Formats: sequence, structure tokens, C-alpha cells
Amino acid sequence: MKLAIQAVLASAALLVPGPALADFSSCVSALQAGAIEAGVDRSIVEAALNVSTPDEKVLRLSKAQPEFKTPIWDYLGFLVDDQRIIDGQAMMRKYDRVLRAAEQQFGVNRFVIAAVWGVESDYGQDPGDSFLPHALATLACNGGKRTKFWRGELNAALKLVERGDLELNKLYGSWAGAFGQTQFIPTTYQRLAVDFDGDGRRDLVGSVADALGSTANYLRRSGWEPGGSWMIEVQVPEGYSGPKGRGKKASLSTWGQRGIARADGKPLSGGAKAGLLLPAGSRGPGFLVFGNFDAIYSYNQAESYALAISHLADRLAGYPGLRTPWPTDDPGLSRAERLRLQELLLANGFDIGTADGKIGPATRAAIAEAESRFGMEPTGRAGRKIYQALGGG
Ligand SMILES: [Ca+2]
Repeated sequence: MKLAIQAVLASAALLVPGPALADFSSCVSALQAGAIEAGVDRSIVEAALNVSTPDEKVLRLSKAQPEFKTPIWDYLGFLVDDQRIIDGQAMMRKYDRVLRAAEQQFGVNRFVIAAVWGVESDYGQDPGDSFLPHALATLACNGGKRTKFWRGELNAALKLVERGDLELNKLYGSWAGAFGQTQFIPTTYQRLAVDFDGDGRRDLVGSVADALGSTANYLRRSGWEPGGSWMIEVQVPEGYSGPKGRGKKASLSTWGQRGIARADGKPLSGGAKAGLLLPAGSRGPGFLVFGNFDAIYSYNQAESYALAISHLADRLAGYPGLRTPWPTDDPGLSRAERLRLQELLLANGFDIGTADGKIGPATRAAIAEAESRFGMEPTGRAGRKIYQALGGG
């Protein structure tokens, strides 16, 4: 009885009108037919797409608009926090043999491989909890411009099962289709995943070796040059207005002539080619980025992402943090501090549900309200000022 009431409430809460559900069912039927036509066994297709309603979480996340551009110091604040460095160094000790084997075979620096693993899934701890066939069917049937793309990813995912790489019940990942410990989308998985532990299956979900080997293979195939650098921090003269951007590469000695020096002030020299990135303008830290940075960029096309991977790799290797501070008096927070900020909001009577360390709309609204209460400008941003105002360390 109680269950029946819950079921009624749950279906009422879906707020999806009848015709849309009928559309979804017929769309899924078409996807099933397409997958069978593409060569996937009917039993796999039917088990994978035994769904009659869209995945609500995927619909919500695919429509969510970022409320503001995340400042680079916030982005690096949680992606390269102390915990991810400590955890990464421990995982690198644990998987030292496989990381060195991947470095040897593919020529890709093991600290970079580990950094990708750390950012993509927190070293395998957070690979995502969306059932991929359901998520991809939801995206493919959502009437957007990328229907064909999602259908291709769905078929590729099912083919991995057909091929014996993975069992269907292991196909869990992010709402947008990337999955496994290093978050490949299915077509990339098909193309570039490797069986690095030699058991005959390419299992990026359950095998750390397969995941790390596949990432090394991906980076090598994306132009990684063995032995090359990826990024160095530099000093840029205040008001610098010369060339910049990944595409405008020049030799280190040319950069030296343009007034750029290493972060510790030492001169730049040599013929290695790099481009200059100034993610926060000439008053913030500057970076010279090499061809290997571009290989990292290809993994997830955003310079902030490649910067985070590059910096985390350096930190895992024992190098210190950035020399030049970000040009802000309100820096970003680590994951532990974000969680603590939510606990402080709850303790101060703000209803944000459960503290989970994820800064969503409810947390942002509460932050904005708290900022107003403290006479600060209401931004909704999880920064250090509001953290300290609420009693965070
Ligand atoms: Ca394997």
C-alpha cells in the first residue's frame, strides 16, 4: 500500500506529459532496431534498453546552464587540492609497476597519466552512476541537434558488450556518456582502449591497468612526444601585450627575448616550442605550454582542463604550487572546504538539503543569501571570503 502511494507520487513528480512518453517509447524502439541492424545481439539490446521513461537526471543535467563562468582559481582549487595530491601519490605507489609499464610502452609521462585518472574519476572512486544505455537513449531521444552522435555512442557502447569487453551491468558512467576510470566515450573506447593487463578484455571500468594503459595510448595517439615537457610556469612583465595563445608557439629563447622568464626568475633558453597562456591576464600566473599540453587538451577540449591536468601532474611529481598567486583576494576552495562550507550553511539555518561537497543551485542560492546577510555582494560563489565569514578556517 505504502509502495503503491509512493509509485503514484513518483509518477506524478515526473511531470512528463503522456505524448512525450509515447514518443520516448517509439524512439527507444527505433534505437533498438538500429542497434540490432548495427550488429548487436537482440538479447543485449533488449536488456540494455528495457526503459519506458527518460532518465530524469540526464534530462536535468543536459538542460542545466552554468550560472556563471567558473573562475580559473575555483576550478583549480577543487581539481588540484591537497587531497587529490595525497591520494594520487598513494595510488601512484600502489600502481607503480603498471604506470611505469605504460610510460615505457607508450612514452607518456606517468605523472600525467595519473593526473588524468585523478581528475576524471578521483582515481577510480567516482566513475559516475548513470546507466549508459539509458542515459544515451535519453540524449538521443531528446530532439536535440546531436541525435545522430548519441545514437552512435549508444551503438558503440552496446558493441563493447557484444565484443565481450564489458558486461552490460558495468556500463555506468557520467550522464553524458563518458565512463570507466579514465572516462572514455564509447566510440573513443572502441577506437583507442587497450587490454593492458592481458586478460583478453578491454575493461576500463574494472581494470586499473586497462584504464591507465588506454589513457597513455590515447595521449600518444593525440601527438604526445616522449620525453617532452607539457607546461612550465613563467613570469610575465606587467602589462605584457605580446603574442599569446596555444597556437602561437615560439622557441623558449624567443620567449626569453620577449621578456618572459621562468617562474623562479631564471632565463629561458633553447629551441623547444611553446605557446603562452595567461588564464587570468598578465597580473596572474603565466604558463608556457608545449605540444604535449595540446595532447592533454584533446582529452577534454578546454584549456582550463589541460591546465589542471598539467599542474596536478607537476604536484604529484613533488613540485611546489604556483609561484605567482591568482589575481584575486577571494581564492577558490578545496573539496574538503566546499563540504565544510555546506556544513556551515546548514548550521546557520540555510536549507540546502544534504552536504555533499557539490555546489549546486540550492547551495549557490544559500551562499548568495549568506553574503547579503554579511553585507557582501551576493554572488552565490563558493569562495574563501564567505567561507571565512561563516567561520571556516
Ligand atoms: Ca584487460
